[in-house]
This record gives sequence, C-alpha cells and structure tokens, in this order.
Amino acid sequence: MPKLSQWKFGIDFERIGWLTIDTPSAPVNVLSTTAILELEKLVARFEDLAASDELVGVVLLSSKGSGFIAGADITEFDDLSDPVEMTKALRRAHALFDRIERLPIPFVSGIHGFCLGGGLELALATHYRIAVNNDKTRIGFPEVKLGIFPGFGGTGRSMNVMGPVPAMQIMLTGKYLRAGAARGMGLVDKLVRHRDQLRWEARKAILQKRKSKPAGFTKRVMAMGPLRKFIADKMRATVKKKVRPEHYPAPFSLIELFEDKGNDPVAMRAGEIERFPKLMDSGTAANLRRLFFLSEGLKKQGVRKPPKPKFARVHVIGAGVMGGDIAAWCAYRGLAVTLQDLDMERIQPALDRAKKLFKKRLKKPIAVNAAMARLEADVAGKGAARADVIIEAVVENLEIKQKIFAQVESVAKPGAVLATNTSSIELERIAEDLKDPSRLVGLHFFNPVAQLPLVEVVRSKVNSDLAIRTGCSFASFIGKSPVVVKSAPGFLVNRVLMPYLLKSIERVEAGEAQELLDAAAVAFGMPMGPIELMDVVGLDVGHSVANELGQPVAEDSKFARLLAQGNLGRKTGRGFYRWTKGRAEKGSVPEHSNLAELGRELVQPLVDECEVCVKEGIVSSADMADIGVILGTGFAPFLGGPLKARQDGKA
Ligand code: 3H9
Repeated sequence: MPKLSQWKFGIDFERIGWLTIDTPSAPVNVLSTTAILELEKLVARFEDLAASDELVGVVLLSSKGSGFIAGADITEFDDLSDPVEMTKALRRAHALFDRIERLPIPFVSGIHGFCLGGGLELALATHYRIAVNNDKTRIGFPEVKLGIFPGFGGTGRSMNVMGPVPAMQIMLTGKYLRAGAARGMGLVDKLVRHRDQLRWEARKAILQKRKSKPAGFTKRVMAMGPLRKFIADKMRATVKKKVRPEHYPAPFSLIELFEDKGNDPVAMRAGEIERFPKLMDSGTAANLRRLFFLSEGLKKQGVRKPPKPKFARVHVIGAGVMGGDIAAWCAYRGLAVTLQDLDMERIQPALDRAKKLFKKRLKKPIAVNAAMARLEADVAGKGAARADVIIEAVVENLEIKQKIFAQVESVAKPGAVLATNTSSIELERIAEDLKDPSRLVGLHFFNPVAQLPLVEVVRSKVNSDLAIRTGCSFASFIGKSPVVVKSAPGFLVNRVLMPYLLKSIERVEAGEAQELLDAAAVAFGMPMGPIELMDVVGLDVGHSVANELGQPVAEDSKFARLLAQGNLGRKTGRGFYRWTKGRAEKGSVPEHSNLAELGRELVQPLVDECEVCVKEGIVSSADMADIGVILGTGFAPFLGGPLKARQDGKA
C-alpha cells in the first residue's frame, strides 16, 4: 500500500476494501491536492487488486463526525488560480474520477453529514451511494457561492443520475438537499437510519454488485433538441432576476455549458475543464472566497475555552416587530422561548407572525406545531428566571430599559446573558443601575430577522470580554453571524448606511429621478437602490436613525413632508414610491450612459464612512467592516465589501 496521510485503507476477510478519508488535524474532510495524489495511488492499487481478484469492492466512508467530505480544499484555490495550472489539475482529477467510475468492481460511498462540492463529485464517480437519513445530512454543490461551478465532473455526473433540470437547479442555487430529497431525486440510491448501519448496507451493496441507475428518459428528454435551448433561456431569465452576468459569471457560464452540451454528460464534463479556470481566475471568485473565510472567522469569536455556554432557553421582553421576530427565530432554531409583553393583545400578533414563518420554513404540520409549542406567551415574565439568554427589545426609552434590567437582574440565573436590542441608546447608560454592569451586551438584530444574517454584538466600556464572547456564541448558535461593534451611535451598519441613503435622497430632492438612482445602485451591485431601501426601512425609522447620528432631515424637504403625511414607505403603501402588494411602483429609468459608474458615485459616502468606522475602532479591522457591511446591507459581495472594493479601485 502507498504511504497515506489523508486516507486509511484495509481489506477484510470477504475481500472488501474499506477506504476512509480522514483529513489530518481538521474538523472536516477536504479533497486537497495531497488527498487527490494519494487517491491516484490507491486507485492504481485497486485496479491491480481487482485484476488479481484479491478485491471484490471498495467502500468509501468518512472517519469524521462532521460528515463525509466538505469539497475541494478552498485554502488551495488562491494558488490554483493560474489558468494553465488549474487546467492541468482539473485534467488530472477528471482522469482519476473516470478511473474510479471504470473500476470493474463495485465502489460504494457511505455518506453522513456534509457531502458537498468535490466531495459529492467523488461520491458521484463511485457506483452506488448510501446516505444516513437524519437531520445532519446535507448534500449539494455550493460552488456558485464561491464564484465557480462543480469542476470535478459533477456537472455531467449529477445530470446523469438526476436528470438535467434538477441537477442544474441544485448547481445554480447552491442549495443543500436532505437525505430524503437527495434519494427522491436520484443523487443517493439508498437510505439508512443510523451512521453505524452504513458499513452493513455498503457490504450488502458490494456483495450484490448494486449500481446506481441513470435518470429515466422522461427526465433526460428535457436536455434534448430545441427543448434544451428553451430551458436554458428560462434558467437564464430566472438567474438574471437575482444576479447579473458581469457580477457573477459562474451561473451564466454553467447555463451556456448546458445549452451547448447538456444532452451529453461526458461532453458536459469536458466542457467543465474548458470553462472552470476562467471563473476561478476571476475577481468575483477571489472575493467570494475571501468572504467565505471571513465568515468562518466570525464563528470563532465565541467562547473558546470550557466551560462553553449552553443555550436552551431564551426569554424575550417586548413582543413588537423586533422582539416578536427574534423570539420566533429562536424557537425556529430549536430553543424554548418565552415572550413577554404587557398583555396578550400585544403578544398575539407576534405569535401569528411566528406561525407564518414556521409554516413557510418548516412546512410539515408536525414541525410547525412543535415550533409553536416551543414559543410561549409569558405576560408574567416567569421565563426570565429559567432563561440562558434574556433579550430586551422594547421601545427606545432609557428609563423603561433600566427598569426592565433591574428587575431581570434580580431573577436571572448567574451565568445568563443579559442583552438589549437597542439601536440607539448607549449600553453604558442602560447598565448604570445594574449590580453587575459587565454582564450587559447589545445584540442588535436586523429587520426582517429571519432573512438578515447579521447580529451586531455591542461592546461597551463596561461589559466583559466573556459577555461579548458569550453573545457571539449565542448569535452563532442561532445561525446568525456576529460582528463585534463598539457602542457608538448607529454601530456599524446604520452608521455607514445613513449617509449613503440621505445623500441619495438629497439628489432626488434636487431633481434627479429616483428610478435612475435606484437602477444605478443595482447596476453597481447593491441588492436594492437607496430610495427603495429607505421606503423598505421606513421613513420613520430612517428619520430617527438620522437624528441619532446627528444628520437630521431638513424641515422643508420632501422626506419631511412624506413623514408628516404619515407616508412612511412600504408599510403604509406610500413613501418615495407607491407600494402595491409589497412592490414599489416604479416609472421607467431615464437614459444614462453609465449606470454602474453612477452607482459607484452614490455609494461613496458609505465607503467613506466605513473608513472612518475602522479609524474610530467601531469595528476591529477593515475585514470586519467588509463582512459586517455585506451581511448587514447586502453590499456587492462580488466586490468583497466596501473597503476591499476601494482598495481594488472599484469603489
Ligand atoms: C469545490 O469543491 C470545487 C470543486 O467542484 C472543484 C474544485 C476544482 N476547504 O465552517 P466550519 C474549514 S469548492 C477548506 O467551522 P461547520 C473551515 O474553514 C468547495 N477548508 O464547520 C474551518 O476551518 P478553521 C465546496 C474548509 O460545521 C473548518 O473547516 N464546498 C472547507 O460550521 C470547520 O468548518 C464548500 O463550499 C473546504 N471546502 O460547517 C463548503 N470546508 O477551523 C464549505 C470547511 O480553520 N464549507 N473548511 O476555521 C462549509 O460550508 C462549512 O465549513 C461546512 C461545515 C458546512 C462544511
């Protein structure tokens, strides 16, 4: 046997070979260059052993609890961006995966946990796939989120077993499938209940020489003849609603490849090698990779040393939009939540909204009911004494907040997190009357809570490092991304957003068409234009944040008039735009020679303010500003964030 650092291999008395991947000193398995080189040697050995009848089949498993394989090793991608080197590496990996597919003995993959990207591509090159049917299994192609598409033959192979349309859908969206769905779509051949059943089931599959079946004719026909062009056009139109080819070329390149070669899985694979290196070499891919690692870094801000905090119960005070939605989100994520307000009339709308969220996300009535059972109305506030985390989200009034925390502190468990969702009051003042002010942190969520991933964890002059870390741990625990910010007006996101929104509104007041400015910001890469965004945020909210930042709205402005008339934006059906069914009614966009350049001009105040925030220590680094602003505002991820964009001369 060759010397192995990434794999383990042994043959049992039935001549079945057991191959285990175990990436050294890493929490997840990845297909690094070394792993691929070692696998080449292993496969050569399998070929010899199969020829001499010493091996009747191979089972591929993972030794890690986290899952099967999380894909190719992204840390190597910067070194692989040279197109010539990349092409060589791809050819080599393709040749290896083809040899695996051609082995004369059955090769079976046993999948648990994450099976992603290159990991799924390797599993697809094997002859039969068994997956554990539990909540942890996630199977998919996240490559588009890294600015590329599957490059180890996954395009053609997934189309072969799933049919071209479902395969394209999972590659274009990067969505992960659970085991049941993957089985239903043909990506997986067999399900088992527990991880320890994988070996037995794989053994049976080898001895019975089971083989995955290609997708049936009705599925394959979708990629034949003129139908393929029609489907490619539809896919392009759908993707274009979300992203632009000049910003995110990967999904468009994949659709072109499908349009060109989608009727032939083998040609599709060859086409991958031609197109992939260009994508990998793009600024978009480099920036999205950087964001992946920055996001990974955010997870590390929590408590590192034992005892690690445990989160089972959350108590939320204030059942308004923010408090109610924070409570619903925590219940959705599996926590037991009590929601307190003055009476049931105030709590009921939050429970109704929570039910809508659970129905939309969880779908199955049993799961919806279970989530509803986890969310309890608590007028008396009894939940505070049992909670691991207590979040206050009442009106922005210092005295009320101080009173609440004085009460809460007297009943809270010693290690419980005390958090405020304030967006404008200094933490130091809220903590003034606390016996232990070092406990209070800010956990600033964004509206809509279910959609926006960022939580600003607010560091004051008095809170402890442990309180901050525990706040970060909690945010990560509920699936949000924590960014630590200094307690100062607007923290990071509102602070950088407001000058951009207000300057854009000034231009509208001076006579420029709001449709033009909004279209320009989108052409630059923002998810929505500034005027539309102000309507979505709400003019009342915008007004109060502007005041808090010392940038009050001029009294004789259109903004002030709309506000006085109660035209607060989307929520009232009228703001800068009229709104019907949640959509802004926009007029046509006036001609402009360079929309993206105009958009770039519009975002300057945001980028300038980011620089100031870094200088003033609102966030600890330019990287934190970039990831925070992307997560909080959707600022052009393909540009890597405002400061990276400026550094690259793009903003
Ligand atoms: C691909 O496969 C392309 C191919 O088609 C063709 C190529 C030519 N590489 O997030 P965690 C690290 S593209 C390198 O805390 P979790 C991660 O940085 C790849 N490192 O765990 C972290 O390191 P550290 C397609 C990786 O349970 C550690 O593992 N795959 C990779 O919260 C633990 O991670 C993806 O895009 C990787 N592929 O989440 C999946 N994956 O401890 C990317 C993880 O030093 N990975 N690491 O900070 C993920 O989305 C999450 O890590 C995962 C686990 C969901 C798997």
